[in-house]
Amino acid sequence: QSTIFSLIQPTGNIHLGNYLGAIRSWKELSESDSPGSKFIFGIADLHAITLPKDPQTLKRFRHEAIASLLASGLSPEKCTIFHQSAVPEHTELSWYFTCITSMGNLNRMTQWKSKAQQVQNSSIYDDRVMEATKAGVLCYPILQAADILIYRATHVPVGDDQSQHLELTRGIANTFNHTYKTKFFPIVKTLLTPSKKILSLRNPSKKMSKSDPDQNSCIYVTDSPEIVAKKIRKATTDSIQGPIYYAPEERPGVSNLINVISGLTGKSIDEVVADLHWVKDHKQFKDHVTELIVEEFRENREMYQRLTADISYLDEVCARGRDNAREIASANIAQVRKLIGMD
Ligand code: AQP
Repeated sequence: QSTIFSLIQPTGNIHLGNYLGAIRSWKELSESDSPGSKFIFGIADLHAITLPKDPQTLKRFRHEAIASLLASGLSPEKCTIFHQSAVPEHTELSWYFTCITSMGNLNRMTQWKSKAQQVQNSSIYDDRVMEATKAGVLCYPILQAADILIYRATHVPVGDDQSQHLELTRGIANTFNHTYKTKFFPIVKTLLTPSKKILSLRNPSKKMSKSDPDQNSCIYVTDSPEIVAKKIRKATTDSIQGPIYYAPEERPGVSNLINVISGLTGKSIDEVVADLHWVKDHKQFKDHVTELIVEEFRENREMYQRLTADISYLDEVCARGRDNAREIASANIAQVRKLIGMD
């Protein structure tokens, strides 16, 4: 029996990258015919505060993230949908794991290394740089391992950027099993989402990110058709005339939009490029991208508006999700306590 698990941080509006790189594949997996499988998806609010937020903003992001999951088509009938902080067993397990994880392994994490590098190279101590000096950023992958293993999850669908953290999760599961002479924790499998990493529309050398202050860098799943059209029109491309072709180094902006089409249509890059033979200029190309995005998000946007107008339904879904999640997590933590002599 498989348990499929993944989380997303409430650090801003959910964007096209999060949708193609995570949420849409969660939905597809949960709709596949897999009798007996459990699907657990949620909001990683504990992870979101490695950079402290204004409490009212965090509260709003937490609600909006749940609304985005539902509006993107995740069904609370098929999936457990919840806030990580509502299940305290995550943090308890995280402490047990902290005690068996070596500093050397944490220091090797590239996400941590690149943030630590920013501190060394920076003369200005802004919020982002300060974040990298906090123990929470170093220990982040341990909490991630606890999130996954508290449900004894077997599969985690994520983007490529998370592969190294999942390797650490497997290492922690092995160390725990070895230390306490058990086979309690499964060795989780990574399910890499088929879509390529989606890049910022304004600066295609970096990824599309919720926390990017430039709103024009992201397409949010809640953007109106007019806003989508405006953002795509302004997206950085190039001045190369003639047919559209895929060349991420030479044409990062154009190639990023080809990745968007490929993610939305499920076609390979070669198929997408072949289909674009009729395109005469960048305007036609961008209009086509706009149409596909607007069509994909048409129903999502309407549902998102209904859901956020009255949050009582969101609260109900989260309460149900929390109860389901706690039922599994509390049984598993009881086993863990017994294994380590804490019962
Ligand atoms: N640009 C992206 N393209 C494809 N997949 C992406 N993901 C994130 N950005 C892209 C995937 O979304 C899932 C959830 O991500 P997360 O919220 O846990 O963290 P993140 O990767 O840090 O997301 P953001 O949007 O970049 O947020 P901030 O700005 O807060 O850092 C993951 O599966 C991720 O692969």
